Amino acid sequence: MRLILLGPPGAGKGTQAQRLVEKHGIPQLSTGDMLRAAVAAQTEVGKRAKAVMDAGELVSDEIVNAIVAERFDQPDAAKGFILDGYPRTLAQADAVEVMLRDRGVGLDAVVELVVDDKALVGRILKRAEEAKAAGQPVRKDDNAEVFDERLREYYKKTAPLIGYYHAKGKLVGVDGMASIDEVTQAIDQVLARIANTV
Ligand code: B4P
Repeated sequence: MRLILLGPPGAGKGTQAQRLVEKHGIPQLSTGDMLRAAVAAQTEVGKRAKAVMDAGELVSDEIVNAIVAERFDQPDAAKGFILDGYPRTLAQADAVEVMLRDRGVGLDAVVELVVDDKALVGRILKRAEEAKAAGQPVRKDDNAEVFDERLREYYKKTAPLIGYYHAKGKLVGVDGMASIDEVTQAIDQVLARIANTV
């Protein structure tokens, strides 16, 4: 299975991707996690990405595409993967097409998690509060000011992907306002429907 999870920041892409990993035994390819790991390890990519991420903007297509292309070729991604937070621009979406075509594989579906903007910031602030209460580090971009910029970037650069994948007949919308378990059930139903039609 090859799946893209699409949605605004805080829509629940990472949350649902982790559940899909457990259920389907395929890896979660989260560009956010990969970039945060590069920042923590202070690699060249990490150094270039840090300020951009802290400001809530998108890291360059060149960097992100290169990270994903490398990850696609690791053995655990051979039988499928869940793309979480990638692609995020039309240029990235075009790059995925090429990467998949070069490897002779296709995309099964793009699941869009549909969530009201007002709920998103609440989720992000809650995550920050919970991390703080647990004595864990709080993400630099999990605050109200940076969140506004993340949402602006989403509408400007990522939302056009909804039309892009709709035109390809790959887009399936799921109500991301429901509880985490209900969203998981809805995604399971989408995947079951797809499995029955191939
Ligand atoms: P990401 O790490 O991808 O983060 P995200 O979009 O904020 O989160 P996500 O939608 O996964 O939300 P989550 O499940 O965690 O990106 C961070 C940054 O990395 C970007 O701003 C950018 O700078 C950079 N980046 C990443 N990919 C890039 C790319 N392709 N190109 C360029 N730059 C890139 O959920 C959030 C919270 O909501 C959690 O606390 C969760 O518990 C809660 N929640 C989830 N589902 C819920 C539900 N149904 N009900 C209630 N709460 C829920």
